[in-house]
Amino acid sequence: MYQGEPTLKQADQSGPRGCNTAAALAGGRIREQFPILAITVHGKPLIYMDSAATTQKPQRVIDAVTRHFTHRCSNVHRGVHKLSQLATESYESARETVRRGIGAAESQEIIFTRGTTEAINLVAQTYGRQRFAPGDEVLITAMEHHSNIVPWQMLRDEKKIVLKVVPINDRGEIDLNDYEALLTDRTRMVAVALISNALGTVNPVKEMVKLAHARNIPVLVDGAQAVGHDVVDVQDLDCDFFALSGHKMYAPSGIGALYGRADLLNEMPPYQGGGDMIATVTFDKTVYNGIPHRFEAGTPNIVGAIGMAAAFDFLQETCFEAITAHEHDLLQYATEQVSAVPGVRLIGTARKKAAVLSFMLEGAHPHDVGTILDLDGIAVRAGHHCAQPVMDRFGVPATVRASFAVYNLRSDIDELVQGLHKVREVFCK
Ligand code: 7TS
Repeated sequence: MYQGEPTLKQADQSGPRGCNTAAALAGGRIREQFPILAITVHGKPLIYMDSAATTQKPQRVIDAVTRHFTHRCSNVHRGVHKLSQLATESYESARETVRRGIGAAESQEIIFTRGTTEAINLVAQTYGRQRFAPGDEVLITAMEHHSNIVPWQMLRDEKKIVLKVVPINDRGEIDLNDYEALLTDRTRMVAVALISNALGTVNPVKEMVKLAHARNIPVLVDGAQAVGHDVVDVQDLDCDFFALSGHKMYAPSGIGALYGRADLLNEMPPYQGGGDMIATVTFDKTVYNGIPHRFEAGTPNIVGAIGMAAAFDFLQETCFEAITAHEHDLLQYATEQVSAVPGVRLIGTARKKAAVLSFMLEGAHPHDVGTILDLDGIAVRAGHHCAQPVMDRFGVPATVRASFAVYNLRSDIDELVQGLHKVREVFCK
């Protein structure tokens, strides 16, 4: 789990039979599985380096979606007819695939949501609203995405809880001593990103869970940037809740999942009311369904779940040994090459990083950098990355962010560097 990332050489030797290797990914064959990579943008071949915002989709995910609509389209959990049974089977088998993909013990611990944002809101609005009392504390970090800040602030206003924030250093890392010092006998929840989307920092979540559990404090992990880039095992992390988004792990948007420990989920009230989340309804009384369906009111995103299962299959076939080694190589290369461009200041230089490179170019606003790169078909993100407190911490309004996935090549980074030199010619004479 994010420890001792394999080198290219180790990964080459250790890939299970039939799996990809880092060398194979570096060779770019996998790009053939992503039809969008063949398009041109402004007449130039697309160079996509915005995977932290959303990843592109492999053919097998596109095919799974098409196959469902072509052969199995029906509602779930309510029909006796064949198609409905087939759709239910696909949907529930997708739940099992997600369970396996993140190492959960039971498939009833997997709740399909719209994504990470909805998963965190679900926990805040059910677990938090039920259990928190005025003066109770929720501890987050200074590098959280807005979706792991605002739901707790909303609860703060409603329940008069206190939101505490673990600071980060100039590299963009938290210090475990600072974190431990902020755990008190009023802390009722720790909510932390496994990987920061703005900085790329990989947080020591396993250690954070240990320290929290020693005080009986549950931990919610925002795994949006982690799933799809390294092995995630929620039992190994020992976290209580884990949130993920399909669209950041090669699946469609509008689907994601919340993992929750069964004993906690069983005690939690419903999130939304409607069909599918009930056992019986009369005008006097409604008896709620068991987990996970109690938290899935209404017709779910059936095809999204099926697409997400196909994405987990894609990841398994691609092999995490190869993925982590390849992305680690891209990060190292990009760090070297981009920081050698005059005027570049990297934002986020943690010792343990995922393949996200945030930076400023002196004399040019990040939006201008992004716009000029776009003219060459290079897609990067420019903005605050929905992490405005991180921008404040580093005293910048925004950054340029290049983020990498299985389909990126070192040559993409070479193009980025050439593009940055062009930007310099315009803005930094
Ligand atoms: N948490 C983290 C760490 C994220 O990076 C994101 C999305 C979310 C939560 C929210 O995920 P959603 O799928 O529910 O929207 N991050 C980004 C980003 O960096 N650029 O666009 C979306």
